Amino acid sequence: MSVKAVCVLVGETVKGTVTFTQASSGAPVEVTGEILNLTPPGKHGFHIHQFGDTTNGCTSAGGHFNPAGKNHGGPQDTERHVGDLGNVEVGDDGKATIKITDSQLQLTGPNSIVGRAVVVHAGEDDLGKGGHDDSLTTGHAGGRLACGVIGITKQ
Ligand SMILES: [Cu+2]
Ligand SMILES: [Zn+2]
Repeated sequence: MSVKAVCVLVGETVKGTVTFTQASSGAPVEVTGEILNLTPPGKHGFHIHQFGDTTNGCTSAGGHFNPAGKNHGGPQDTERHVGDLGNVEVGDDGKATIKITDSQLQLTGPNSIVGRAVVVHAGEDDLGKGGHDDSLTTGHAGGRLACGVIGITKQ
């Protein structure tokens, strides 16, 4: 049975909506959406973080969702956090259109991302390859511009 979830991203100026759809348990998850008011041009890190908690802004979302205890990586890598979705790319209009298919995300079961947070960052995610102190934990993606909690919605 298919499952659909949605997240509204809220930041000081950045905002957006992200939708997750999974046709059946174990199937790839389709991630679509739009983020507005990002600084163009370029890439901004885009991840699922561990906690669906925004009581202290995006900080309380914690680190990247990483149930297997791996290093940070890119979405195509086997060594990656489940939450590592790479970057969104911003057009000159400050808008990023998201269209990702990911085979590690799950919307059901013990490693479900439902109830966790989506975070979009100020800088580019180096996909673990930048050689910075935090490349293998955060992708050196910088501050958190906007975040929101993932919740189940109707089909
Ligand atoms: Cu992040
Ligand atoms: Zn990561």
